[in-house]
Amino acid sequence: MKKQFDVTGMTCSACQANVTKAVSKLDGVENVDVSLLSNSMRVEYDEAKTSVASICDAVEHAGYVAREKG
Ligand code: 9UX
Repeated sequence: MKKQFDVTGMTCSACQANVTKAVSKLDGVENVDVSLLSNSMRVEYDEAKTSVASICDAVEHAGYVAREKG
């Protein structure tokens, strides 16, 4: 499963790294690409192991806000 998210709250490249790290840690996440410039994120994951809600929670825990695009 591949999903796009809007991410708000990132202001520098360390923020981008924080979001990447938080989502990468989740069990079932296969690939994460966070864009600081476009305030977005693409996540490839195993839907048997994680979910949009878990991904958004992880981003929130890191101090940012993610919402599924669309
Ligand atoms: Mo950059 Mo982001 O100095 O939480 S790490 S603002």
